[in-house]
Amino acid sequence: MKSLRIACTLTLVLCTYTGLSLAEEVTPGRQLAEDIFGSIEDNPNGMVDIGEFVNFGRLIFESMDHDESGFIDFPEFTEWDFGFNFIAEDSGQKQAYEAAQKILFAVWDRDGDGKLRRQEYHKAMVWDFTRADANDDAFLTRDEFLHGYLVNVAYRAAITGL
Ligand SMILES: [Ca+2]
Ligand SMILES: [Ca+2]
Ligand SMILES: [Ca+2]
Repeated sequence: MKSLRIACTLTLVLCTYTGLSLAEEVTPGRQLAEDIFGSIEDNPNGMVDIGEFVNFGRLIFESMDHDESGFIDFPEFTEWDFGFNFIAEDSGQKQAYEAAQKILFAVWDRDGDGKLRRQEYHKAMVWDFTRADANDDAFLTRDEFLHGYLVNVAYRAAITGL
């Protein structure tokens, strides 16, 4: 997991610098979300289907479940990070980011036992996909992912302080 985090951080730093000169509206948070979208696609056609999305979720679940207990507890949840954490710290929004993490965890932990079980996580991925698929065509475009996927929306709102 460390390697992904480092890769993300590096990408982020590079993008932050190139981003400044190219287009001011590409914030680090948005760039990160775009990189994540790129990593979900198995066949890069600009669209993500539910299969790709759920596979992506499964991989994340496995890497989040650090002690291989079959569920994710809150410390494991906060420990794992795409790179949003780094941006949040950088922009002085760490508290807002942590609050967003708590809310996401609570939303996904449907039975409220403090553990995200595989089924809960799977349901959350399916629900998040459906919610993000604004035009109901069973595919997520980059735009739908950036603007409709709960994780992006919640974390980016926290980071930018909206
Ligand atoms: Ca665990
Ligand atoms: Ca639970
Ligand atoms: Ca769609």
